[in-house]
Amino acid sequence: MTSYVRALPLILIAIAGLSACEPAKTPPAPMLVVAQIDGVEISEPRMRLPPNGRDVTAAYLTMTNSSDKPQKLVGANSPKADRIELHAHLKGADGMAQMRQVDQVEIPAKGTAVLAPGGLHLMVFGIKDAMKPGDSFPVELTFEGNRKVGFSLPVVENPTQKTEGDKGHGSHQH
Ligand SMILES: [Cu+2]
Repeated sequence: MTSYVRALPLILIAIAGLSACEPAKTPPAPMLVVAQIDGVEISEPRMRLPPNGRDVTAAYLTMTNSSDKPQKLVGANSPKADRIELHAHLKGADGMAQMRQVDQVEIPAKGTAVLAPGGLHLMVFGIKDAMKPGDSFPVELTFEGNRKVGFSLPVVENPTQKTEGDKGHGSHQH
């Protein structure tokens, strides 16, 4: 009897594994949290491979605030880049997407701020070393109150190479 009881949890796990294979019931993949600071969890970090020969690119991540007060991301830096700016992607009066620097990104209390293609992003300037997909790029975020947290951005392929990405970057002076 004892061995039968011990086997039960394994069977339950197996059943749960099976149901996860049905597309309609697949829960969202759990987000891998790479760093946290004062109730803010950072997940889904990635940096696009700089377009050929360039030393500028965009990086993205998700910040989830489980605290009951808003938090503000106010800056970022890396020992491997000249500087990192916080950028927003906006539609200009002419309907063209344009990027502009912002002072801060607020993460609402019990809320989430998503830095993703077409929206908020980290703009990395003056990348010092050549990179390839799979590399990791060190970054440090600064939150209001000079609170800092460091982690690595995995480098991923750049899908907008020679297309949207370059148009967007054309509005910058470099
Ligand atoms: Cu930008």
